[in-house]
Amino acid sequence: MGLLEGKRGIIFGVANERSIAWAIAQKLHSEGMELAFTYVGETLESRVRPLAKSLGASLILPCDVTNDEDIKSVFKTLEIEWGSLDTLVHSVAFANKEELKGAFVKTSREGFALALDVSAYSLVALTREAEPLMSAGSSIMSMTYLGSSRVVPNYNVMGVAKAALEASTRYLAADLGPKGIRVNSISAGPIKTLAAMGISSFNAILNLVEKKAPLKRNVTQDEVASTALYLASTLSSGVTGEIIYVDSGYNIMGS
Ligand code: NAD
Ligand code: 0WE
Repeated sequence: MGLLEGKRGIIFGVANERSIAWAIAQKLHSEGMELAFTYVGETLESRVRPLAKSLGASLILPCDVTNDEDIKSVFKTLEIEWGSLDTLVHSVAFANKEELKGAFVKTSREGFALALDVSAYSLVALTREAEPLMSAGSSIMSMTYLGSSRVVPNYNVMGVAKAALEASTRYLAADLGPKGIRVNSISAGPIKTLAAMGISSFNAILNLVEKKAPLKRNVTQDEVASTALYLASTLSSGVTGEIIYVDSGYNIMGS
């Protein structure tokens, strides 16, 4: 008997088989959860559809999280098809590439607004639409990174967006807590995914973790997914508003 038998969840943020969201989807499915997936654009649809189908998913829906109509339509479909929802996984982030290099002080107004809209406000918007479908025991989670609270060179406006995402996690947890709905965020160590491609300092960051982290290695998508399973299940029934680090212990070190 799986930990999530009879439960239903929706996953935002699968781009390909390396996505953290895909590792989470496989883990939740392996414990019996029925899943729905979303994608942005036709290119990603052709990647996500076969992955989702391989886990028996029938709900594979378009959703640009900056688009209120897309969001409304996703939750309308969930209401009609399922009527209820137990888990929401937010694994979505975006900033313009030019903002992820050089000085943070050069961040443009438009670049700042886009990064915070896609990467932080979207959690608020998705949570608002999910809440009516959720009941006591339901769980919402997102993905964050240490750059929210420490200066990581080049992470720049994404660090500000993750700070907003983490603060939003706490305010949402306070709002939804009385209904028994929990909201948490997983702070993952660096992992080579599509979102790491073309970041020139990424290999240096991976090497630094190997050298400095207590576990002397980087984390895997599967390790992040195990914490997602904990957050989706009753194992974490007393945990809300938390930022849980899955980073080989890197964040505890002072040098
Ligand atoms: P990924 O590229 O596989 O996933 C990012 C996802 O965001 C993609 O599926 C993309 O389609 C989606 N996305 C971007 N703009 C969107 C929009 N407007 N609407 C809907 N979806 C949109 O990379 P990943 O590393 O798996 O990233 C997933 C999450 O994990 C992100 O929140 C990221 O910040 C976070 N994270 C990543 C790392 C890492 O080192 N890879 C570390 C810590 C946290
Ligand atoms: O959150 C992230 C990645 C977020 C991200 C990545 C990209 C690359 C491609 C957001 N937007 C874009 N836009 C693109 O055009 N991480 C935690 C991974 C990451 O990204 C970094 C890092 C780390 C770690 C960027 C600079 C420095 C460190």
